[in-house]
Amino acid sequence: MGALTRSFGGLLVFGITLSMPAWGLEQPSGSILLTVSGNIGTTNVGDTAQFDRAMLESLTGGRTQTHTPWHDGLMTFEGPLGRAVLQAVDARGDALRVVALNDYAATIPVGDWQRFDVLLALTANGEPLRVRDYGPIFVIYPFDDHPELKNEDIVTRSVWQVTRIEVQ
Ligand SMILES: Nc1nc2c(c(=O)[nH]1)N[C@H]1C(S)=C(S)[C@@H](COP(=O)(O)O)O[C@H]1N2
Ligand SMILES: [Mo]
Repeated sequence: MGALTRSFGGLLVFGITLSMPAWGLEQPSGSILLTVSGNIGTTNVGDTAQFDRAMLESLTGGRTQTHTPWHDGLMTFEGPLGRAVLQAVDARGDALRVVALNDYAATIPVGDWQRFDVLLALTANGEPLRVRDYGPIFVIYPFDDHPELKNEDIVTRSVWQVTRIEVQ
């Protein structure tokens, strides 16, 4: 009986470990930088997933050093990995509609964010990106690490002033 109880306990622990991604998202307490909607399994405000800065900073992040068409010289960007955001919302689609404050939008294949360390950059050279610096969120591809990214399609997917992502 003791052995059975123990193995049952073990299964429970295993079950809890497996269900970790379903624990969900906390409620945002600061102003909302990013709203993710569409084909997602994890939500916190209605049928959307909303992130304040602290929530974005708590996701698995990355650091990319690269040149870009928008900056002079080598830049260092930091922010959550695109794929970490997709994991946090349990994104189920193949494409992302990434929408900017000015209503510019680009369609990005999810595969881009699985294959490459694409950042939702929040800072450049250690400074928070303000709206006037193309912030608060700038989709940054690692152009210097992967020269094949230096093309017009990827530049089109480099959305700045990101405010919304719709998972399609
Ligand atoms: N927020 C936002 N991001 C955007 C765009 C835009 O209009 N708004 N244009 C995209 C396109 S189509 C290209 S080619 C480049 C253009 O950058 P540039 O206008 O600084 O040359 O940014 C991309 N990211
Ligand atoms: Mo463009």
